[in-house]
Amino acid sequence: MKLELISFKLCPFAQRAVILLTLQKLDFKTIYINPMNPPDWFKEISPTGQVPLLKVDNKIVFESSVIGEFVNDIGTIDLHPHDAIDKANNRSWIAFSSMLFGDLFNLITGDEEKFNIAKQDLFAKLSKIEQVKTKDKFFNGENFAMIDFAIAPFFMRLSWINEFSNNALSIRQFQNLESWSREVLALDVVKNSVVEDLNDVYYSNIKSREGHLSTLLIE
Ligand SMILES: N[C@@H](CCC(=O)N[C@@H](CS)C(=O)NCC(=O)O)C(=O)O
Repeated sequence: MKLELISFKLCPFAQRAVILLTLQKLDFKTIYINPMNPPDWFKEISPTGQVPLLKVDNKIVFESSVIGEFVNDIGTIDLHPHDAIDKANNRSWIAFSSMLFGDLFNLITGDEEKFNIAKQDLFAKLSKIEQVKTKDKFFNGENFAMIDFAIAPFFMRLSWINEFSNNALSIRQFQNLESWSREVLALDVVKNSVVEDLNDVYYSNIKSREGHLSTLLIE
């Protein structure tokens, strides 16, 4: 089976796919494009115009959560709980975690008013997660699962923003979430799922958006 991941270096959704493909030790080739200015061949094969898109021989799979399920199906490690309701519950939180990226985008691009609204929206969602997250290492206990990797790109970006801005988005009030973030970000498969110096690219991206967050950056 030939696997080609069509990706964008800054894309958190593509990062999810990289983590899972790597963890399952699947051979895959990465092709980077800029989805804001996509090549014609990509427009022809992508129904949504979005990355990630996984080409599997001559078929395509799109939407990061669906790519995740496919990779889980063909991989050797089952990254979901076995119990049906626990599995469904994990999938629900994976869908919920996808909404965090919209708030992050608004935080990066918005003026002060939009920034404050986005921060409120984000923290409202984080408090919902804090309510269900136990003190366990990962979402389901001692062992990592798909949900831990679905939220990993969010934790990575949040920690970068906090590092760049002297904790403008500190989550200290959410203790279970904060320690979950630490555990997830300590995993090699997560650390190695982005290209080198992506943190610098992310910093420049925040700066060039000229939103309120850019005024909070420390050099
Ligand atoms: N729901 C999609 C979201 C993917 C997404 O938003 N990708 C962005 C890059 S991070 C993109 O391709 N944007 C270009 C566009 O929307 O035209 C998924 O989970 O895969």
